[in-house]
Amino acid sequence: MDHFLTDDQKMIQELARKIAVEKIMPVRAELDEKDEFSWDIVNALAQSDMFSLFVPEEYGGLGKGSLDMCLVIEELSRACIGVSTTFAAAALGTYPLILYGTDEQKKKYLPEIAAGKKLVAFGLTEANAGSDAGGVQTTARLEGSEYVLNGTKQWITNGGEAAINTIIAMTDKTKGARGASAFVVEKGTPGFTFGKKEHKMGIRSSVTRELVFDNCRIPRENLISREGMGFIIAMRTLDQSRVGVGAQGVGVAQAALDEAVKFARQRIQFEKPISAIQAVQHILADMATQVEVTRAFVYAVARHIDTGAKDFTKEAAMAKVFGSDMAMRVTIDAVQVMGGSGYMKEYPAEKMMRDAKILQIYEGTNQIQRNVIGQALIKEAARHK
Ligand code: COS
Repeated sequence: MDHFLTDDQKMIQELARKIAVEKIMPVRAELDEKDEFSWDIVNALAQSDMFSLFVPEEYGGLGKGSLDMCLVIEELSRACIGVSTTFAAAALGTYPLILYGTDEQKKKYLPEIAAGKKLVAFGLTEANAGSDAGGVQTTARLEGSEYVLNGTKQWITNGGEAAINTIIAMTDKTKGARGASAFVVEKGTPGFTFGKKEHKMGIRSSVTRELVFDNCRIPRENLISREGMGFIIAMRTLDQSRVGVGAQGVGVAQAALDEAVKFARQRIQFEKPISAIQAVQHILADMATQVEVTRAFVYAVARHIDTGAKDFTKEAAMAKVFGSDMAMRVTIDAVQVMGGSGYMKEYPAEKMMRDAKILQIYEGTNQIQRNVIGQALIKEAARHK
């Protein structure tokens, strides 16, 4: 289907597809098997200017929009969601700086991020702060010209590999969510270490670690915006990135569909390819329809964001929920169409199914997204009353 992409967008999409096919697909099974993060792939993305897409032009980036990001994320996800997670998490960690950083902070950090010289991580989640993002227990205490950070961040994508980390910590616990603030913490800062590397069901080519702050002193200038803005910064950041989770869903579901169709044409049962069996065709038809519908919706939400819309919390949550639920269904169906082969590691379908599961969980569970959508609907209704 023609999605009316510009020539520039088609070029970016093709470039991402080329990286996916040439650099990611040949090694994805091995990275998954070995539970291994690949700097080679990150460097290939950097060489193709992928990290500059989300950075504004005045800070060394290409200043592209949400749709461009979705196109890239979708293509990378067709090859491996682990890799697209590494890439998308770098953008996630950069958005607090782009949206709320001072000119000095942007000048200091963004050009190196855009050049792909420094990877980024976003540190919000903790043992007791997942869905309850306001429940952060890591503290940041102002002492003279420095903030002193204490606490542990959990399940942080790019943790340990990222040179730049945007961290949400409490500057005033008595104020709840309103007492959270956002900071930049550079790798190598004394008192900032990394805990265990997690071993995950899927997206095993992405790295997930704990970030540990033990009397970690950072300059006062590393505060993003002002004290008390941390929760809002985190929410706005997630609004910005959640449509990308929808795009990940579209990418992996397309890949699973392609695998299922290819397999169905080759697999002979009852003396004919199983693709000739109507029950199989119906499963494939439903898979294809869901992928196309979701792609159209994800692109529409991305375009809505790119119009400069002020509030897109609801739409971003819808794209995340719909794209990830669809990806789960479609990857499960791909395994089903492929039967015993689908369950085996010789074929990529089982990895796609394992990988897809995280999309329903990270960047806010799908249950939280439904809360967000529901609350937005009620607020809208109250406004129009
Ligand atoms: N943009 C701007 N402001 C927002 C916002 C958004 N998207 N979402 C909430 N806010 C504001 C609210 O308007 C409210 O402001 P006031 O204090 O002025 O009223 C404040 O933030 C607190 O909001 P709320 O009361 O809704 O907060 P809750 O603690 O109930 O939490 C949810 C809201 C559940 C939506 C939030 O905690 C969340 O998104 N959780 C999931 C976090 C997540 O994605 N984790 C994944 C880890 S990061 S990969």
